[in-house]
Amino acid sequence: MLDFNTSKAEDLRTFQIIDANLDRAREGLRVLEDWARFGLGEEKYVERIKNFRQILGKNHLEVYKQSRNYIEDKCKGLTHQEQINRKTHKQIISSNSARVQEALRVIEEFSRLHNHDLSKIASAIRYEIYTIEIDLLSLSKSKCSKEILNENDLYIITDPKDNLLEIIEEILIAGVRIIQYRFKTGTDKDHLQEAIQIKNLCKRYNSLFIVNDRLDIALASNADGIHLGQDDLAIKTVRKLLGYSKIIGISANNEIDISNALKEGCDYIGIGPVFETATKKDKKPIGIEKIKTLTKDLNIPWFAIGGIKSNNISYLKRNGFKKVALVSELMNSEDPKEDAIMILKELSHEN
Ligand code: TZP
Ligand code: MG
Repeated sequence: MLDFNTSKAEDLRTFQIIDANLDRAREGLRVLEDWARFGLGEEKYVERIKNFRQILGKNHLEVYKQSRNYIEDKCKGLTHQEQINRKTHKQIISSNSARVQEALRVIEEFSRLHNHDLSKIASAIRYEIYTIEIDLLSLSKSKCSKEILNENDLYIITDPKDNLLEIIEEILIAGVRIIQYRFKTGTDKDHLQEAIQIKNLCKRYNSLFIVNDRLDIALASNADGIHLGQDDLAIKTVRKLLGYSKIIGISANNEIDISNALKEGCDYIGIGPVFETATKKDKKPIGIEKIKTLTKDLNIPWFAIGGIKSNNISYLKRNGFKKVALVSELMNSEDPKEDAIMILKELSHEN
């Protein structure tokens, strides 16, 4: 057992290691805490991380601090290229979680023989940081997807086309940030391959990639979300399998379906058809007055859909509609990029 009044060189080196790693762990925790606080507004995580910082602070004994300069640290100030390359919030969360985990592991090992309580504390916090890291990454992803959903008013749904990838790229170049991959026939193998290609394109343009109906294709292509109809899997089942970082949208066109969707935690709603549409011939339009009533108190994003064309968007806007989803208007366009630019302009006009 090591004595805290020791003057043995080996013991003082051990204290110095613990001192350096307590500082490291506390600094890394502060980075995570500030992201939880200012980046995510997640009070629950702020409290948890702050509590860890305070526990480590209380256990940062004077003897450890006094050994701080026992041996000159020749590696002070060394910066690894990885640190310089850190650009995204994801990288910052991951690298700081790793920093905390590593520092705690060192504390755990070196305090085991002289300060068993600290060793146990370090081990317990280290395990919690593994889950906190995953939660913070997932919350960051979800916040980012939700921001795209909130900030963008044009949602484009695909139809099968030989040159689908080209059309999608044109639309993305125009500035569309939400793409839904929709198909009703064909083989799963082909759909998954196409889904992955579209996902990669969307990623390149920082856009959301949503898969219609099919949870398996959404999972396998690592889509940002799924769009469900009333006859598809229930939102709570899909949520369990997709997790909270992904978007779940639903088609709903009456009070009951909308209220259920909200209770089950969907992220956006598609409401329609507003007008008659050849894309869904069997569906009767519900009209703008009904949609106005249904969406009066809706506090999540909603997209009007069905028969929406460049030439009726200003009419919808005058009636207070802000967000629209389109299939045929861009899928059958001769110049999808130009048309998408025009529609985006129309949607951005103040009324
Ligand atoms: N859901 C309600 S109407 C509709 C869907 C998928 C089709 C809309 O297609 P279009 O071509 O934009 O009218
Ligand atoms: Mg469907």
